[in-house]
Amino acid sequence: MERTLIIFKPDAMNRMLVGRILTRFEEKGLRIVGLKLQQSSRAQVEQHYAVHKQRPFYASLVEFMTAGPVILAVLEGPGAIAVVRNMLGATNGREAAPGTIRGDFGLDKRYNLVHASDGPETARFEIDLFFKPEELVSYARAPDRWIVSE
Ligand code: 3AN
Repeated sequence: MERTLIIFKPDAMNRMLVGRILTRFEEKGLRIVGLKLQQSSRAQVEQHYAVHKQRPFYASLVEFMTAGPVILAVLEGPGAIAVVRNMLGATNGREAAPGTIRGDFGLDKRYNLVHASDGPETARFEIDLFFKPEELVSYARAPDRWIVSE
């Protein structure tokens, strides 16, 4: 089982798309093991996007990610990190394939609706950055045995 961090960015919040997008993850079979609404601090966002510090879009990215509340989720499932990245599609909504979340709902590279961890180390770092251990819950759902065979 793998866990990945999802952020519904301020554009998804303001466009009232969170429910529809979260539904896609649920329908896929992924399990929600953490979920909360918060106004992120600049410090948290700066840490989260530290790898982009030298990029020209860094300052405006931090502005954008603190422009309003976000919803954070931790999703769990076999191969969850790659599964969710594939569901999101390419960074720029204009290039993202139809059928992906960004391909279906987005037209922009900054306003791309959802963040998802891009590898196991990043996932661990990002989950620790945004969630306390006691905010994550391990549990089983009745249909799980019909979603994953082993
Ligand atoms: P992804 O979200 O697909 O992992 P990254 O990690 O390359 O994309 O970029 C992080 C965030 O920075 C993106 N989600 C997007 O909001 C923003 N971003 C990426 N590239 C650009 C760009 N060229 N101009 C403006 N914002 C960008």
